[in-house]
Formats: sequence, structure tokens, C-alpha cells
Amino acid sequence: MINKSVKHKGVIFDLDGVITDTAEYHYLAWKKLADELNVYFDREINENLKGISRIESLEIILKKSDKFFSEEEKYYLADKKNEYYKEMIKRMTPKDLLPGVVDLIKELKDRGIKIAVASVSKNAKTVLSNLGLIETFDYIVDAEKIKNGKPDPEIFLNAAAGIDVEPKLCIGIEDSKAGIEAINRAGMVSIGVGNYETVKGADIVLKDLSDPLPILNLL
Ligand code: B16
Ligand code: MG
Repeated sequence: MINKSVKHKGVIFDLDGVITDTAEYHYLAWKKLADELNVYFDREINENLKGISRIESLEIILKKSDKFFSEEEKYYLADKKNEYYKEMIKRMTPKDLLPGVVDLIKELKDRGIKIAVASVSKNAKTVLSNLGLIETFDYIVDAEKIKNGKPDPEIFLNAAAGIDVEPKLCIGIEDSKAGIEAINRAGMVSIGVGNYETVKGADIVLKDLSDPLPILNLL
């Protein structure tokens, strides 16, 4: 919820789909696995996987299959997808940052705003290292630090505590429906980027971060 009289002190970034386009690599890796299994999978279904854990994503994909998969098989398949994904992110460099991200981070740091990453990915630290950002953020929350994934607000509340800023003074940036819900439930201002239909529940929707004025106006 936006309260224009409040000066926000912290900004919490989602990783996949906000800082870099790993959302596309997640899609490609799942697509490869789904094709191998002969299971129907498309970009529309993929929108529902954004911000959702690896094993929950697999469960959603397997709803389109009439075959039974044991827990062991599911873990094997989730692991296989992760191997495809890890192969794709190996070649990532700082050139893979999405438009506006570097300038926005610099501007926030210049203004003394605390910044954090809130990603449910177990690969978050590898991706941040490849992007040259592992030392940049004041705090990073990944899958290791949380019990409940998005849309539970835990990950954003954990990030706010990590940067020592009250949730109501934080802004969260997300590309997923589950992530926007998590930010809203955490009582923060939500900024949605990317696919409009996916993030329309956000307080402010932006195409990407190349025009950060709506965010800077909240500081
Ligand atoms: P991993 P985020 C999420 O990251 C992705 O949006 C989601 O598609 C993925 O399944 C999840 O991480 C788990 O990732 O398989 O690497 O552990 O958007 O919260 O940064
Ligand atoms: Mg994301």
C-alpha cells in the first residue's frame, strides 16, 4: 500500500526476472524437461511458476501428465531440471543485468537507502556472483534462510529485518504473482515489473527498471 507522506528507507529486490533474466532460463530448463517427459508446457503455465520453489514448480508441470511419479522420481526430475539450469547460468556475466538495474542500485546507495535481495532460488548466490553483485547488497535472503516460500510474506519480512528497516518503510520489487502477494502481505509498497497480467496486483507496475522515477519518488 502506498502512503505518499512516508519516506521509504529500504528496497528489496527479487532476483529472477527483476535483476536479471534468469526467469527465461528457468522456463527453458523446464521446457526441456517437459518435452522429454512428453508433458504439455507453455509460457502461460510458466507464468505461474515464477517465484515458486523448484519442487512446487514441478508439481504444477506434472498436473498435465496422467502418469504417476513417486516422490523419488520427482526429486530426480527436479534435480535434472536444475542441472539444465546450472549449465545455462554458467555463462552469465554482468552484461546479463536487466535495463536500469545498475543505475537504480547506484542511486539508492548514493541516497543511503538499504538494499536487499529476496529470492527463493537455491542458485541465487551463484547468479549474484556471476553478475558481479555478491558484495553489493546489504543483505541477501535465499532458500536457505526461509521456511515458507512466496506468496508467504516471510522472505520479505526476513529481508526487512536483515537490513533493519521496518516493513512499512520498505519497497519490494517483483516479477511474479506470488511475489507481489508476498510483498503486499508484508505491508510494503509493491512494484511489479514485466508481464502486466502477472503483476497487476502491485501498487505500481513498470515495464522494467529503466525509468526508476516512480520508485525514487517514494524515498
Ligand atoms: P531454484 P526468485 C525463483 O526465484 C524463480 O522465480 C522460480 O522460477 C524458481 O523455481 C525458484 O526461484 C527456485 O529456483 O530451482 O534455482 O532453487 O524469483 O524468487 O528470485
Ligand atoms: Mg522472480
